Amino acid sequence: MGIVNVTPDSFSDGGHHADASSAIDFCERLLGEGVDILDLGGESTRPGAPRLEADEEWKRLEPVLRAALNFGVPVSVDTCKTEVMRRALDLGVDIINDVQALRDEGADALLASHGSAGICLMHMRGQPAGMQRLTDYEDVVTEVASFLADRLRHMVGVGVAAERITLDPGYGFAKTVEQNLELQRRQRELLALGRPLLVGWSRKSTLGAVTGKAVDERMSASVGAALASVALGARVVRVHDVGATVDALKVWQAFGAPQA
Ligand code: HH2
Repeated sequence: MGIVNVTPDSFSDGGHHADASSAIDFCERLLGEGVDILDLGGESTRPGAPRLEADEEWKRLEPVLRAALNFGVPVSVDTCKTEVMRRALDLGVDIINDVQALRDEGADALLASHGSAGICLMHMRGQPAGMQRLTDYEDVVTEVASFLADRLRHMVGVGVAAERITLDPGYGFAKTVEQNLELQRRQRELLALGRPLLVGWSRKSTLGAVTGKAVDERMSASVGAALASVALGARVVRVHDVGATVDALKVWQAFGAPQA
């Protein structure tokens, strides 16, 4: 899953493709690099990020989404807002990726009424503005697993087929470096929830803490993280550096996809 941030302020690539035409060019570049899913975001969720109005978020997303839907790969929209989801679904988006796990009012019913779109439910606490103060867990893996299990149960309860849902531990969202690493080490406990896992390690600060590298020097760390997560059972990796990640995964597959 290749990340296309149509934003001026995303944590690693804010402003790189904030206007529609450069975002569309970037989608085409990712297609050339072998991307399987395009994930379009109109609002940054980095720690401390302000919330946008739905209209503003949609203004950024709409032209890029309209173009991306013709590119022949599934397209996902990364949003927490029911109104933005509704407009994206009306245009035919394939997947809704929600870092708030569909907790905005009406989001669950909306997805239940759209019979086929895929869904990613991610764990986080609070809002990006204050989430890094909400890292007090007794056991982060148990709590993240139980949150995801509750959200999965809830969505199935409102009529969404479980087969439409992937789960995501939410690396970097209301978690310390050690908590992120603990979640990765114990990924098997999240796989036990019975749904495919999507993981987003790309360029995140935990990788900076491990390697000592600045955000624009974390490509190798991100590829290593993606490969390790897949070897440990993750099914979708959300990445900025698509070409490098695709190459690493091709080599791993050529080696017989050894499991860690
Ligand atoms: N991480 C970010 C945004 N959306 N969605 C899922 N499912 N999982 C993630 O880990 C995830 C996500 C943050 O990364 P990025 O989009 O690069 O930054 P920003 O939120 O600043 O735009």
